Amino acid sequence: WADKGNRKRRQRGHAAAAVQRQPSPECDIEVPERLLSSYEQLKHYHLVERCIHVPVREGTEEEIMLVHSSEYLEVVKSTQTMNEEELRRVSENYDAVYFHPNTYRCAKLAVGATLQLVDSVMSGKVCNGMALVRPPGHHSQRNAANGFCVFNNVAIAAQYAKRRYGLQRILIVDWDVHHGQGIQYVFEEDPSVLYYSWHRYEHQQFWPLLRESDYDAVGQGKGKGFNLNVPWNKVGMGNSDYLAAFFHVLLPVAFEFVPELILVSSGYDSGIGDPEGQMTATPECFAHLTHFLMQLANGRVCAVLEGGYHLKSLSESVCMTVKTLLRDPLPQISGEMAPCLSAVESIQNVRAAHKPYWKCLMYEEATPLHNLSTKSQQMMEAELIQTSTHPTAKQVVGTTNSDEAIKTDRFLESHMKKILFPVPPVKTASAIVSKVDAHLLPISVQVEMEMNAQELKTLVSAFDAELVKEEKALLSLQNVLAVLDKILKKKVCNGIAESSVASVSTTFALKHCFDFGLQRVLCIVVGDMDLELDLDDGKILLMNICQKQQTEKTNSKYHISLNWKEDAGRNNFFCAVLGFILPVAYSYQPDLMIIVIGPNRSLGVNAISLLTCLLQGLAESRILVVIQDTEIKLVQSVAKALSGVSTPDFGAYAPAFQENFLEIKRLRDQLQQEWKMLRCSVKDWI
Ligand code: Q9C
Ligand code: ZN
Repeated sequence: WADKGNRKRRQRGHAAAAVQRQPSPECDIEVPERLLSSYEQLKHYHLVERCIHVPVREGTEEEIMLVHSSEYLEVVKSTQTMNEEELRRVSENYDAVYFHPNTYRCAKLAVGATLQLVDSVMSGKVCNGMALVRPPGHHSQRNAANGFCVFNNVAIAAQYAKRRYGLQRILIVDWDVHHGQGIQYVFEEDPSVLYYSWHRYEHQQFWPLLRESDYDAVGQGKGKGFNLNVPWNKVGMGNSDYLAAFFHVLLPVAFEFVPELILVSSGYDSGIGDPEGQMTATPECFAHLTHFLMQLANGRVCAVLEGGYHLKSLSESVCMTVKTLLRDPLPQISGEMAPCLSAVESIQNVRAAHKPYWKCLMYEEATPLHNLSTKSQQMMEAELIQTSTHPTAKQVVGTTNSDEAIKTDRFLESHMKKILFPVPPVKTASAIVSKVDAHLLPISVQVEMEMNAQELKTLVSAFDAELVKEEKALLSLQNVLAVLDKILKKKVCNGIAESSVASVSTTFALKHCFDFGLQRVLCIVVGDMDLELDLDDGKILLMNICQKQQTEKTNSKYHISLNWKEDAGRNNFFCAVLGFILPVAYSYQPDLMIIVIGPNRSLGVNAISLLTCLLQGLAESRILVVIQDTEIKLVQSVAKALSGVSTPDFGAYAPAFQENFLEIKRLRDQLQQEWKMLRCSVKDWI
């Protein structure tokens, strides 16, 4: 974008003190190295060679004018031939904008690259993708450049996709740390584009200092409800705050919205080490965010680079995004899983502001905190420091200096080594013997059984001498064990096994896990099943989703029973998954998950598959699904979910039974002290 400017900037480095008072049309942080280092890191992880390259082109004037005025286009065009003085003068007409003679050409390429990506995804040439572009776009407006942005790449892409492909619902997720006010302005009255942005806000003290960046800007006219702002009122927000915002705000609304395409304003200045954002999210957080979005819109996700100014943090985060788009298993997310008070306040406020517009929020009693925010912050500051490991504002101030930047470099160097792991050669194993022919399962599923009979008998007899004599039980155990063994030895990520004696098999499998050295196994049982398990030591978290009230059992930290009445054909189970099961699972941080499908299940095929899809962010995607009564449809759907081929389609949304909603709320209130990711209101904070 600004090669010449960049060279000068480097030379200037030596004499910085002498010239620092001179106004300069050059930007210190939005530099070409952002793309170079991201691309280098993608090559380093061998991700580039796994991607299909889409050639770039310039965006046309007509395309640019889908969002911008012709007058503004002419102004930008005229900068091509300007001298430094003239460039300075044009730049000064805008806030935080730096024109260079190459800017116009680069900005047109950024638009064109974004549209090429949209075309590739919409035509089915690729499933998803990322456009690495500069300059960024989300601050630019119909008549103005703003905040390093010239043309609004993502807003243009949304208009383009509506026109060219007749799309009726597009979701824009802006995880850049700044508010993309430019995008908000374009779609404020448009119900066909749902815009979600979180941003450093600090009660309007942070750039761009706008009142309309707050949670109560919900959209206007027909667009009411289609603008979601999550303002962060403190710096230091991290993995758990971002995930909480996804679980309790974006994802429920997005599943209800049913987008046909997702555009991500993919800025990484919300990541750790960034001098602008001052937040603490580590690169793998972006893998998890990406993974969740891939469960919507048939996986049609186009990520488009916006900000991100700490080169190492930026490039590692870009890599985590691309790796996830390529469907690699995800690293476990690091840090204590507990959103901070200020984050939960913001989340509560957005939920309250949007309660009138979304059925998934309609049973919430959440009230907006309005100006209580500052007060409660002071009142509860002491509590905040006690209950959370978040750096306080004081601790993160000062990360702008280069010492701190280098510290983050070093931290990230070792952090990435810690969390990255070799991807198992095969994604999914299956041991399904009856009724379902192997060819009905997705291609990536391999049916193999390796454990020899004697080995198995020895294992089983050590567990239960009687069982060895029962042919059928033995076969069941063999299925489950064969798959589990592959998962534990990391030959596959996940697997599915048929077992006519699911309860015995599961007990046996759990024992095998602990013999193998696992610390925490999340066991989700769907249907009626009695498992004889010792649940005191926290090595198992048992969640039972069943139809009938289990009055004799009270919920405890490690034994949760979720009463779920079957939805008459229309599935609303995602509210339970997003609002309850995922938050608990992320709080627990299991090493492995076992999903057991028993008799009398109250969940349909789609719900079980959705659960399977969404849980794959945990435990490095290690999931074992045990199915008692083999049904072809269920097995196929779960196998598809495991291999990442597709997320089930739910069709139109209908509100769930109120009982179901109230059950989730009751459980959340009861368990949020133990499982802190459940928190979406500050009601019982103290
Ligand atoms: N005194 C993007 O991340 N800061 N833009 C302006 C004015 C501007 C960020 C401070 C930050 C722009 C795409
Ligand atoms: Zn930004």
